[in-house]
Amino acid sequence: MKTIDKVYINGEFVTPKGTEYFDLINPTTNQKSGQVRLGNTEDAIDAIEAATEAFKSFSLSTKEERITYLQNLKSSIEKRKQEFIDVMIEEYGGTLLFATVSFDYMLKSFDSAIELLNTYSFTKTMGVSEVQMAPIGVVGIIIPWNSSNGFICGKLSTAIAAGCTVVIKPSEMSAQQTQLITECFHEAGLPKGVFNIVNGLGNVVGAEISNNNNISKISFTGSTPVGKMIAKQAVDTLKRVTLELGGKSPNIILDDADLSKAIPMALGAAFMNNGQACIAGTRLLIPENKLEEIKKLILDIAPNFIVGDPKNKNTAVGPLVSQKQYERVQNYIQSGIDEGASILVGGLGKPEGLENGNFVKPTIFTNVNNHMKIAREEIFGPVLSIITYKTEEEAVAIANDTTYGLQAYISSADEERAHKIASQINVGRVQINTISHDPLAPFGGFKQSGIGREFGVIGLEAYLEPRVLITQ
Ligand code: TXE
Repeated sequence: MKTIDKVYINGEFVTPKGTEYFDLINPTTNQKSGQVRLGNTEDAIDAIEAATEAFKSFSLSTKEERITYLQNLKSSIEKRKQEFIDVMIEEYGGTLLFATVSFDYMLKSFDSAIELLNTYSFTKTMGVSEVQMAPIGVVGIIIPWNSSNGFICGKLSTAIAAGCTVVIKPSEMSAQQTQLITECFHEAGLPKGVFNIVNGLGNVVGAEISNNNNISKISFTGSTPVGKMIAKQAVDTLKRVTLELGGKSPNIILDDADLSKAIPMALGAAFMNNGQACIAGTRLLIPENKLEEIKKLILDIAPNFIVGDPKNKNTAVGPLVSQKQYERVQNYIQSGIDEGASILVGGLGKPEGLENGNFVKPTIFTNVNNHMKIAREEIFGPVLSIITYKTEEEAVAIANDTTYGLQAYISSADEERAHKIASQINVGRVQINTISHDPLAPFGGFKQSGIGREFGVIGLEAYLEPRVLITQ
């Protein structure tokens, strides 16, 4: 049993002033695997003070110094690859494949931030003025459990590139992952107070970070309801907010698509990270006249999506993070049944032999219309809805008929046709015949999938404020 009883403030592991503990539960077994001592409001304030003090000098650091810090941060985690993979699997049930890919993305965040620093000009001329792109100040980073260290690396690397200092509040459920990355970052030798990490509850530590006057910006990833709450909390001090929220991503299969590639990819997009991904392709839009062919293909390949112990290299779908999430997803499956959708694959209950963990049968519904709850709400589990369309116009209309706008997928043999459709879909990113991530391109959502963008030049500029110098 592991006990994590420190927070990281001003370059040191310190005992938090908060005295409550939160139990860590292994989702594969539902056994307690450890506990974490939670920080409280005072700990959040201490961390913010340390970051505020550190900002005075760190904001004046040179590009070259920041590049060295980013290189050190990267090499500090690179050395402990296997530990990162193991803890992702144990703590939230990420599969071996997903944990390995996530680890690579953690490293790439630092490479991309270094690349940006090598090319970005922090001083520009506009009119007759010099415009300095100045670091925005102390940044509050608030993140969920579903790819905890990936989010930390993406946001921290950009903040450091910009010359900002940070206070990070991870999910209490990912305390072991947080502990590991904090140890690595401690080793990287950044100036004291540049990054601070405080475990704690959202309505305690998170609320203080989003209210505190010394925080200039919040970078948040998580659910849409909490994103709205953070935006409200931040408004009194007019903090800048970048919100990366939920999704209900459409995956449009065009009638010319190579189904032998498009359908396995569609199931991969729906079940990635056990369905616990904001970018999961959860609405599969298919031409009506291809329904029977696609159903047959799905029945052939669905058995390849093996549910089981996430440590096993053949496992494609592991357990959900918590019992609460398991029950939530079961309720969605029940609602699909109640609203008249038909189960093609999966269904209610746990797969045989996996009764101890939070395992859900990957479930695929047909006969879904876009007004059903399963087609409208973010389920955050391995549940896919198949919706048929008659014309391309109808496919685009269904794709856009959602409050979300994070990502879409299109499969087609004709790239030009796919691009034409992509430009009519109101989402932040469209994946055409692929599932990938470009850490130098902006990422974020239209509509209620968020505000602002992360990554690339646009993501970097979200951590900067223009300061104009006019000289006589
Ligand atoms: O995320 P939350 P959680 C969805 C998904 C999941 C559900 C809950 O459906 O089942 O959200 O997951 C902090 N002020 N998504 O709890 O609740 C909180 O402590 C400041 C979708 O992980 O959004 C945590 O650190 N902070 C999503 C972080 O916010 C507050 C990814 C995220 O919490 C706060 C994750 C407050 N008042 C979950 N309340 C996606 N689409 O990617 C909470 N927090």
